[in-house]
Amino acid sequence: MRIERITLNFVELPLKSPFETSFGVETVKSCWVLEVMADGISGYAESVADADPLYSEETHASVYYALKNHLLPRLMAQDIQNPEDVRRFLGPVRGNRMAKAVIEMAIWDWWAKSQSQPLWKILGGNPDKSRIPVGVSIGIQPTDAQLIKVAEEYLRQGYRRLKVKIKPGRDFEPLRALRRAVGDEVAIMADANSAYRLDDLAILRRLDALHLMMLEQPLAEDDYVDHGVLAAGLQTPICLDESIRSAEDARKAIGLGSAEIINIKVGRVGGLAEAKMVHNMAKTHDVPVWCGGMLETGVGRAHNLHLTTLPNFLLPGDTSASDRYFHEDLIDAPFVLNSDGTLSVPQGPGIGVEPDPEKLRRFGTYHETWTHDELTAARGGKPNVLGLGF
Ligand code: OSB
Ligand code: MG
Repeated sequence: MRIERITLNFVELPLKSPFETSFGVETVKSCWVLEVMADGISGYAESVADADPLYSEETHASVYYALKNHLLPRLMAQDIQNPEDVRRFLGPVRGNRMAKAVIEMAIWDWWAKSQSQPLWKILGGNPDKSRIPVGVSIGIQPTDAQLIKVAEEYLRQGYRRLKVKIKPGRDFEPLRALRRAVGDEVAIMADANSAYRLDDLAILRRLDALHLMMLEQPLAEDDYVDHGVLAAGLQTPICLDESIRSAEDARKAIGLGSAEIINIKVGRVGGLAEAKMVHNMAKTHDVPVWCGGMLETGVGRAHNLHLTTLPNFLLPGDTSASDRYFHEDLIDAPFVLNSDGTLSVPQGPGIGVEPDPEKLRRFGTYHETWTHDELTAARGGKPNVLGLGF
């Protein structure tokens, strides 16, 4: 396959309610939705980078820059025989994983469509996993009463596990109030988005009394060593999110006892091929994984569901239904929660959903199309940023 044309759509979808984490509050989901065109087929994916470099160092601007000046020119020179190869073609470029992932994922969708197969089959997923058990990620709430109200509504809707965002000062008390309100049977976990230090061991130890499924990313993003020390001092299993950027990271973190569970996000690890490798690495070491989320529109959500059909996705993930995030999702058929707390994996070709062109226009605030020739020229010439010529 030779890429003929790429369209970038910048979309801004209002969130139903603000989402607060230890690093900030989001009220709008903004992202690049990328369309790759060749041989009359379009493949789609979305980038999980944000406007600000808070969850990761990547941003909308860095994704645009890396795609246009470094990643796409490299891919344009290739006749891609298999989406697995994209990882290798982009390998020499350091970092920029979210930018790499969005183009790679669009190519996987394109590829599966060209074979008239659903993406999960091409990825090697388990045919029996057509309904994926899912949980919901709850942002930091202003009061314990509000947290309980929101959580009870999600349980009523059928979600199977609750993930609660925490930060210093909003950790043990809200979680204890929630545990008391919903009882011992409900699966509860906490995500700190690296808001703690090893010095906080005493605070984090209190969480052991609440029987949480796991504690996600309590310590720094670049830390493997202290997470291992913490894991040895806590009963609650430690799950890593931000720290795991590759299968190699997973191997090292598991070896140090720092990752008892892994949250896999395709954007964070640089694509579906690397996500599969993280999955396989964890499986080899009997470490369960689950699929994380970045408040994606239906496009990214579909990719996540296909990935989750791999066998070692053993725990409910953050891939909630469209109406948990948006009044209107970007895709033609929004994801709905089945009564058994699952989402169904789309069975059409590729990711099995399409962005609705009318919604792409209505929620889109910027569009740009690059042809093969334009992108090939970008590499030979010097990338031109703000006319500065570097
Ligand atoms: O840490 O998992 C996280 C959202 C944005 C950035 C980071 C995270 C999250 C979530 C939301 O927890 C998961 C979802 O519902 O998509
Ligand atoms: Mg997380």
